[in-house]
Amino acid sequence: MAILIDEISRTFGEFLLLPGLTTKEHVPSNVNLRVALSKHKIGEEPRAHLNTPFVSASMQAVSGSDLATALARKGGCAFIFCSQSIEAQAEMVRAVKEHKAGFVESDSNLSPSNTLADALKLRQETGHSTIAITESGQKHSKLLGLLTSKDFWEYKDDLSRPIMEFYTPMERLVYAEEGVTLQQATEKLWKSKKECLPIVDAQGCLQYLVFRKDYFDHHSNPDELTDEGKRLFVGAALNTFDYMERAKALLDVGVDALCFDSSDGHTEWQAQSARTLRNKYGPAVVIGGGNVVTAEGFRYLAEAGDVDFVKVGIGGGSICITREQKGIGRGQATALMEVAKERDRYCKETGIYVPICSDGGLNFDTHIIMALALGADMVMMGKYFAMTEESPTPKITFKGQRYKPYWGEGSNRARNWQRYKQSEKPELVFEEGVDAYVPYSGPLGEKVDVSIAKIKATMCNLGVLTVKEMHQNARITRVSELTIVEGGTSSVQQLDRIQVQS
Ligand code: MZP
Repeated sequence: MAILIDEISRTFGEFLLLPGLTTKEHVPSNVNLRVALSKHKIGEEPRAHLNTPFVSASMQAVSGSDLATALARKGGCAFIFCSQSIEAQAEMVRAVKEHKAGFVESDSNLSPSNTLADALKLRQETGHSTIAITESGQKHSKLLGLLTSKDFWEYKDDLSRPIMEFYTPMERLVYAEEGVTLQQATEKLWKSKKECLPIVDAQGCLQYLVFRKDYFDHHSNPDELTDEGKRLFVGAALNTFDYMERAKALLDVGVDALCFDSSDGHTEWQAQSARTLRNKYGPAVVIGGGNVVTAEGFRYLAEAGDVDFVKVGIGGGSICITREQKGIGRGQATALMEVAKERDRYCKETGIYVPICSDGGLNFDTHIIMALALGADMVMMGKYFAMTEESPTPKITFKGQRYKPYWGEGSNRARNWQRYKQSEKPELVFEEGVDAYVPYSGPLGEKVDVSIAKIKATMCNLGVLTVKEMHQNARITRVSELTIVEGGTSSVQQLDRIQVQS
């Protein structure tokens, strides 16, 4: 007979944390969210770490180079998706590694023959009001000038007129040549009282834009995660098919961490693939595995796969229908508690700590906090990041609200058959994910700042200053349905929610 596990599969919303003693030491500025990303001997420094325990899901609608750049600047790490060609994925990694803080590649470019209407459309799509006017309308073509909202009057000018009648040409712009340092560029911006400084190469082709506002932004990112050469830290995903060729291309462009992306990682394919990579590239390369939801799954990947970290979660993702389609998965809190216990047991036996990552279904900041308290070293999120300005999808407006598209890797849209072993053929036989929209939530940096503020404030309530202390000291209680209701507002009217009757 099959084994029946009596324990109910539980999830984050069913638990609350109990406060511990908060001493005068327990203030947010003393909380340190640095966690290990790679396995390590107890007492030794891990080869890789995160300054913020957030990683982004390896998904087409989530982890492109802009998002990876923004997340590394906040101390976390993106895993650039692998459901694309090896060349395209390596190019995204390269873009992050070549990102020069303060030097921005222009994403809004038009040619002089485009119209003001084209400029307005582009501004709406990108949210950026500075448009580079180049000879071909492409970003690295010869720069002719800039068009900003100060160059035309949206409500008065004829929007069918070509941009050539409005833009500010090079003769009236302040610009600098490639090779200029950020310090020099910033000084030039300040002296000329300009908002934007284009950087051109010897042929006059546009390379970067430097913005005055980014100067302040740079100073507000003390947790930025970089490699030894001060380049931004970035990860990339692999499948178990072309992993050797893919890993080589990614390592060649400087990727900092690799991670297998599979809906079920408790497989011989994944363990063998991870081992083969380890044998080829040695202990220095960081390799993540997953996903698992059982103690055996964790131990198998740690031992047979020799992986650096293990992702936990099956079927909890916001766009995931695996549980409905195949009937497999586990409540995320239960999965995490069991795997965290096994990680600690494994650590006691071997002296090696293998970090775990709670992946999927983190719908609120309280879920992130609970995942960390229940034993996760870091969290992987898809929807959370898909909603931000920097995810790779365009914003759309529906009934006055802004949204971004977000689809699962198991949806027909992504067609990522390598992530799901559904048949012997290279195809997706049935969908395990949906194609949806999520509300637009603004810039990633602002969103992460708020989440981090909440995590730190909760940790102070618990009387802990590190994630490790939280694992050891958090006291967690199960709650009844009525307790959950009681946790919302009760018997009060929130004016902004009252429907005005006419
Ligand atoms: P979420 O943060 O949107 O709730 O979940 C993101 C996670 O869902 C990903 O990291 C991945 O593990 C999982 N995922 C991605 N695509 C699918 C799918 O199509 C999926 N079913 O489950």
